[in-house]
Amino acid sequence: KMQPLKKVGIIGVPFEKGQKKYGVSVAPAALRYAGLLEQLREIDGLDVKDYGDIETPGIEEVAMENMAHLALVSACNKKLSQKVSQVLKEDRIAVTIGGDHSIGVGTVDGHYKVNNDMILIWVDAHADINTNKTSESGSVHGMPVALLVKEFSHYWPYLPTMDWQQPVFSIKSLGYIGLRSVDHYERLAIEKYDIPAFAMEDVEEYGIKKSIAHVLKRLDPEGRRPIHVSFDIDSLDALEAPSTGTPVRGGLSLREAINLMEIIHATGRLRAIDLVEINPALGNETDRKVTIEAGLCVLKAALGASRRGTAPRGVVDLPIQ
Ligand code: EXY
Ligand code: MN
Ligand code: MN
Repeated sequence: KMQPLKKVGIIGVPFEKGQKKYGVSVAPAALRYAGLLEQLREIDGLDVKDYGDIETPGIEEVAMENMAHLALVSACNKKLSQKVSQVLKEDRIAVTIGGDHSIGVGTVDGHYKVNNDMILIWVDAHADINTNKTSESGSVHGMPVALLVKEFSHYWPYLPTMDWQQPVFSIKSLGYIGLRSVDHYERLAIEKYDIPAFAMEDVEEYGIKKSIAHVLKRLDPEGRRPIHVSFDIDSLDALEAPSTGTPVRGGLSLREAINLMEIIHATGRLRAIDLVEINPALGNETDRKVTIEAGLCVLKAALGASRRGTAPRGVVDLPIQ
């Protein structure tokens, strides 16, 4: 068993052009304001470095059929990919705070360029594996997985501005947890490529522990490969995380998500985690607070916080009078 890395690098990505609603770009600031860095620094022995935010320059759009804002999505992800690679090369876990889920293209690309044996756990109500031919929304946040995997390259037209990103990641290194809103062609893809996909029915049947155990066993039977978790806050039940653009009822409880992250932490192999789709502009004050707190809980569990508590280091007794 590997010892978990005790160094992390935070990257904020205030980007929302992968979907249509205003507000998801505010999440990095909202999470920082709610105490993201301070709370992570409270985790025993964790060294937290803030790499700031990825700013996307205003650039000219390119027209692409059923794919909104491709040039902006591409520009943001290109910068993000380089930043994730840098953080990993500096021996830190890359913690990326979105932003909408289109930024998964940059995080996974940047991770793959450093660790080409990585596996990807996509925790989401949605499969995000549409192409511009199968998508009903034309929003890129429903397409990142399809853009990343090499087995899908022939389903895409030439994508202007995307030359920096070649789909090289293998669909055989991908697993899903939390699915409950899967489009027809997405389901076909899951079956055709035999992706280990633990939808909510499966979480029901096996529980969260065995669900993640099955995914990890399938992707990496020897337990050696670096892990990338792309965590969409809408994987949580809409009651647990209401402030999100595409909420779906009947999802993971926060307890299940925390446990999932504790299990992944315990492998010692987590190298990158994305937290995406928190939209502080949606819902009321309580919705916002609950959603942000849930996101913080998920990150803390992934990075080693223990619900049992931790005794002070190097101390064997309580202070005496
Ligand atoms: N499958 C739908 C679409 O492609 O438009 C919904 C996608 C929602 C994506 C959210 C963020 O995970
Ligand atoms: Mn998603
Ligand atoms: Mn989703």
